Amino acid sequence: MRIVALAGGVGAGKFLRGLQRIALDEGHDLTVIVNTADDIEMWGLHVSPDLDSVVYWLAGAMDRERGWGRAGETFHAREALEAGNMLPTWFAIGDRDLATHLFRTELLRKGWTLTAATASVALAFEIPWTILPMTDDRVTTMVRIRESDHLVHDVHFQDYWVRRRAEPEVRAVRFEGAVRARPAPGVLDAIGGADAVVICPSNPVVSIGPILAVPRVRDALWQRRDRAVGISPIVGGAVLAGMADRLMPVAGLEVSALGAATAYEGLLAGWVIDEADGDLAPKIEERLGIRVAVTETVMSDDEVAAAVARTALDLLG
Ligand code: FO1
Repeated sequence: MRIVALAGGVGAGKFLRGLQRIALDEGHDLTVIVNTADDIEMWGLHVSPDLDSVVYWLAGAMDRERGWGRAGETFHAREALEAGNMLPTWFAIGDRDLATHLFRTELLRKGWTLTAATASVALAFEIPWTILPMTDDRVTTMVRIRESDHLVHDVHFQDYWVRRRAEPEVRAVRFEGAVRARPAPGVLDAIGGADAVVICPSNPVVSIGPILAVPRVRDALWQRRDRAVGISPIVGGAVLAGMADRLMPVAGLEVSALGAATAYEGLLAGWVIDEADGDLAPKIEERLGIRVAVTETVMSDDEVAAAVARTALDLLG
């Protein structure tokens, strides 16, 4: 079976550990299409947080506690930069993580596409799957924040999330460059040839939203809607990680398992929700005309993640 997963953020990483286990056990092929709208240039390096997160989670190299960067990380380079007041250090690239960034940035500087550079990074971590950026073009999530009565302005997603700790009130989110972006090579073919499309339990606004905003991707997914399933990132009306609770209302979505499903209206045949939200199942089924499975979705380990992935795939029959 050819499985295509759409991913971004911590929830996706945890889930992919489980999906990977099933793909290995049952001999499936896995392609992960990843959000790149969080990408930023930092210290002269091309940072691709969601691509690296997928690689690190699948390779077992992720710092599971922190949810970003590599396990066993040190931050000597950052400390040195800070001590000398040399570069902004609000965004911390760890020492091991620097190796990935140096490699990717060097490949891009030589003229490689992000798709090709990502394949090389995945190879370096011995990932046996295809990991694709959503696009090789530059798309950037910009967050409109209100800092005072007189100051409403757009900042880079990382500026909002890391530098300002998601504290300012958010007025809007937009994906700069999306209308001109082209799907990365392989993205449309992977979706078109998928036996199962899985939308990971990611933030529907800033993780999956940018992927859907790349022209022709939504259309390709719509064509495969009978084979598509998603997992709710919202459990009991709250997020397990990240900032979806702050950003979903901005996109007109209720912060619930129903609200998250609504973000994918018309693109899904099935939706997996947590036991805590079991009472919402009939409402979601009726409103969206999809099948809903209720299970434990809080992925405390790979075992649970594999069970969630199994439930998702079983929904497709
Ligand atoms: N998140 C933080 O909260 N603080 C950081 O200093 C930080 C650095 C960082 C470096 C590389 C990387 O790949 C991710 C990093 N993240 C950091 C995570 C990232 O900001 C977000 O969690 C994702 O963009 C959301 O998916």
